[in-house]
Amino acid sequence: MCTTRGPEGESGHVLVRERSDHHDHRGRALAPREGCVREVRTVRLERELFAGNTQVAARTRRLLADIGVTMVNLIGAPGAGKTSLLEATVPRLRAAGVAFAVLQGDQTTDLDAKRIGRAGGRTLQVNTGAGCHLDAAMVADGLSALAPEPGSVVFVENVGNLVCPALYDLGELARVVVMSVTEGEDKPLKYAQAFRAADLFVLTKTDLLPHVELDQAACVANARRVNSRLPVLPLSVTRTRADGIDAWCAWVERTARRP
Ligand SMILES: Nc1nc2c(ncn2[C@@H]2O[C@H](COP(=O)(O)OP(=O)(O)O)[C@@H](O)[C@H]2O)c(=O)[nH]1
Ligand SMILES: [Mg+2]
Repeated sequence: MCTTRGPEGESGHVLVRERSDHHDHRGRALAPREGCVREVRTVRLERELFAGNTQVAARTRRLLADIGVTMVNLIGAPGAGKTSLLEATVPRLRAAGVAFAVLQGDQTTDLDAKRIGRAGGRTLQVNTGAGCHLDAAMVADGLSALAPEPGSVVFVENVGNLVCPALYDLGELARVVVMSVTEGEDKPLKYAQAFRAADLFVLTKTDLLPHVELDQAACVANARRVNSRLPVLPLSVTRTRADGIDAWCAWVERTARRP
C-alpha cells in the first residue's frame, strides 16, 4: 500500500501547513501536538524516499540514453486496456522493424507477461506484492534482467492505478496515460497528476462509445485543463478490429530515440 501523500516537494508543505494551522476557537495558535512532530518527520522521510527514487531514475535515463533505448511508461486504471494495446502493438512494431520489449508491472501473477509472450513480444513480469506502483529501483532491476537491445523501445505497463504511479519517475523518456471511455469525463480532473505528467493521452475502447454516456469533447477539454498541450489519441482494439493503432505506432516510432 502506498503511504505517500503528494508529489515530490509538495506533500510536506501541505501537511505541515495543515498541522500548524492548529488554533483554539478564538483563533489563537496552540502548541504543536505530539502528532504534529511525528507528521513532520514522516514528511522528511518521504522527501528522502522520493529523492532516492529520482536519483535511480536519473541514472536509468542516462544508461538508456547511452544505448539509444526509448522507455515509455504506461499509466492507467486496472482494465483501462493497457495490455490489450500492447498486444495489438507487438505485431505492428515487428512488421515495421522496430525492436522492443515489455516490462509488466502487477501486484501479483504473470498473466499479462504471458499475454504479451503469446502475442510474440519479449517480456518480463515485475510483481510489486502489496505495492501499488513500480518505482525506479524495481524498473532498474527489471531492465538489468531484460537487457534491452540497443536502439530498441521498452514499454513499461505500470501497476493498474491512476494515483501512485504518477508520482514515481522511472527514468522513462515518455509517459502515456491510458483511460477508457467507460471511466467518465471527469477523471482527468480528479486524477490530475497522471494527466499533467503525461506526454500522450490514449483514450481506449472507443468502440463502446455508442453504449456509454461519455462526453468525449468534455473529457478532452478536462485533460487539456490540466495539461494544455496534451495530445489525445482515441483508439480501440477488439478481437475483430483495431482503430487508431496505426496512429499509436506512428507516435511510438516518432518518440523513439534516433540512433
Ligand atoms: N470493447 C473493448 N474492450 C477492450 C478494449 N481494450 C481492452 N478491452 C477489454 O478490457 C478488458 C481489460 O483490458 P486489459 O488490456 O487487460 O486492461 P489493463 O488492465 O489496463 O491491462 C479486457 O476484457 C479487454 O478485452 C477495446 O478497445 N474495446
Ligand atoms: Mg494489464
